[in-house]
Amino acid sequence: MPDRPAIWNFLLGRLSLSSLPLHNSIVVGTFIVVSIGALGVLSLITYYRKWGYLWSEWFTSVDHKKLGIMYMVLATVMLFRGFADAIMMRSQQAIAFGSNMGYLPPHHYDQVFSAHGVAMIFFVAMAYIVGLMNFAMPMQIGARDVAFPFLNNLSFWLTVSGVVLFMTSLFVGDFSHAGWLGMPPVSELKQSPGPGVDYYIWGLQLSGVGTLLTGINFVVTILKMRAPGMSLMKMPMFTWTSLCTSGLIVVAFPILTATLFLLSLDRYIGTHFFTNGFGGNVMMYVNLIWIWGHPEVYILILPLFGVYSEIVSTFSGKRLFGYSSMVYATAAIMLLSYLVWLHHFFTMGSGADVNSFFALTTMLISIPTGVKIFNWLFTMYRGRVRFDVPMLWTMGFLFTFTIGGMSGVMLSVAPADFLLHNSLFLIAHFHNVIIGGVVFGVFAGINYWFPKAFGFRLDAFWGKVSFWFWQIGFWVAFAPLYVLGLMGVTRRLSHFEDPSLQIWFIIAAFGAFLILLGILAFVVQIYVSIRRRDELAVGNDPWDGRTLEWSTSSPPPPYNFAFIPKVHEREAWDDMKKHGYQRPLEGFNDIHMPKSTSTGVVIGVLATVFGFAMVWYIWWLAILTFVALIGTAIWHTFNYDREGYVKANEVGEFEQHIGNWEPKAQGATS
Ligand SMILES: [Cu+2]
Repeated sequence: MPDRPAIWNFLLGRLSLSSLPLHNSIVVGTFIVVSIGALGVLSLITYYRKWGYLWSEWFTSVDHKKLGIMYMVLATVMLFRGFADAIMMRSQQAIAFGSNMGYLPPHHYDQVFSAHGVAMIFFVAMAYIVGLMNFAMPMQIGARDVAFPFLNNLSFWLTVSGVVLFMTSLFVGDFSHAGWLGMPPVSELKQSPGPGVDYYIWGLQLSGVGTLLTGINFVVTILKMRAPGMSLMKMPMFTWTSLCTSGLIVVAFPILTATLFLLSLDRYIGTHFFTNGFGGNVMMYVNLIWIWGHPEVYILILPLFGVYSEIVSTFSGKRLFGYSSMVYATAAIMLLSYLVWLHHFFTMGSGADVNSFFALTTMLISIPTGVKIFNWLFTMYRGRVRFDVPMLWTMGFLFTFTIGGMSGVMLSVAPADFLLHNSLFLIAHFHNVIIGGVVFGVFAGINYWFPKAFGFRLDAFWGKVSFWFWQIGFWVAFAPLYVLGLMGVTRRLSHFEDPSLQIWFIIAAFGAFLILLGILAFVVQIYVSIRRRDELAVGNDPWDGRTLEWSTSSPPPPYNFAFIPKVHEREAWDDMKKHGYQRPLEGFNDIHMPKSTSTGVVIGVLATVFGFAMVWYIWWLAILTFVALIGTAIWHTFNYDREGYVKANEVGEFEQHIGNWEPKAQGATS
């Protein structure tokens, strides 16, 4: 605790002026840039008097579509943060050779790679997949919303609360040095006495609760709210992968919560769960965190496998090949993902028998994944393939991800992994599957569903520019790391002695620069599309889609469907079009839709302050906000007015005035 009168330590805990990293010019510079950016956005909203609109139409909304879009915006903002860290690492490693120590001292470099991993996994990839599932899945199953709309809003604001705590660590105190998984003993109090690991713990605990609630919400929605006639084996593939992902979330995230809770007990009250000595067991943490961690990587990729399935069948103008085998492959991946975690530390020394078991289960996963890849190729075979931007990203995925999968099988060979473990080969591998699989899938999904969300397509030219910079940039950035890894270069080093390695890092840095251009081209794509929105305006079914979300208008009404559709076939919308579906224009009823509520935002704010108070040991504030948080939740339970309705005449009015709604049956020429 700072050396000052006790009253100040009571009021402020361990927070003091010296907690501000004023000595670190990089952080001060970042603070200035971020503040100017934030002030700019806030003043624009104020100037255009949009606060009321944002509050009532977005922040307090329980509409799954709006929440989906807000998750996508949040993830995109955090992509910039995560990628800024990537550029810092690449540029440091490109110059820090021999006597040149670069511009990032080791303790800062450690924070940067820890923050990069946390941002990209928890606040970018997770937010993107929850955003896509939130937006599309309820419409795909013919539902008006998710099972628990308020919980959906609350989950979003708990995720925001984790993001705010994470970002605060940039400017008040510091962040964890212990890697994105908070590995002990580095994450224990002895090695990390500062606030960094506590920011890590509370940021992830709060957003983790949000994710768990989302998983429960989606499992119940998919099992209980499907349109009549939509049996499980008639569900769209994206809905299937959303179900398996949500099931993985429900089973895996409590393990993360419990593991971080035990680590926080070690840090706050001096228990010895994961300490070195005193009966603690560091490897127990490593096992627990990867029992969550490996299912986590499949939580990230499965929804995008679903996106690719939707895109491949739509843009090939054919039914998805091998529907049932796709479903079984998804389920097999979901189950196997729990049986492989030890491949993350074959080097723990657990013996050939245990390693062989986990090596085999890991190799097994490549079989259902292979089934999926062949089914996508067979769907395209003899199809009328259109290479619009969503399909371009999908082709990039098929090429890039498959190679990444192969390097994964190489790593699953335990003896080979003894050489490659924690080398840059591993770094190249998981970026190969996460960028080639998850990131490419997110951009494919954004280009695919954006017209449904906003009523106009995204500009194709800048879409293609963004794709090619990402595709080429990825290989220029990570192929050198495969080479360096095979040469035995270890991950997480901020400086190197051997000058012969430098050229590879310079190439990799150039690759990161190309990816940056891909990200900027995406921003230009959004900007140009908004400017050209009238020109790019579309009807309800711009891609000649096959699933129910394309039967609603673009953008869809808050209630999605005036009448809940009756499903008779897989790819229900394609079937409805084939049977000459006519949109009803009369006979509308009042539709029950839950009302907006501010409770989610309030709990989000209280949770953020609670987390901050726990990080800085401001116990009175932690108790106060915790009690207020629980109180607010109880108050909401008894006071939330669930009886919101969209009146029949409002429905009628909306349905009468839907824009150019022209369903195209398969095979009809446009
Ligand atoms: Cu794994």
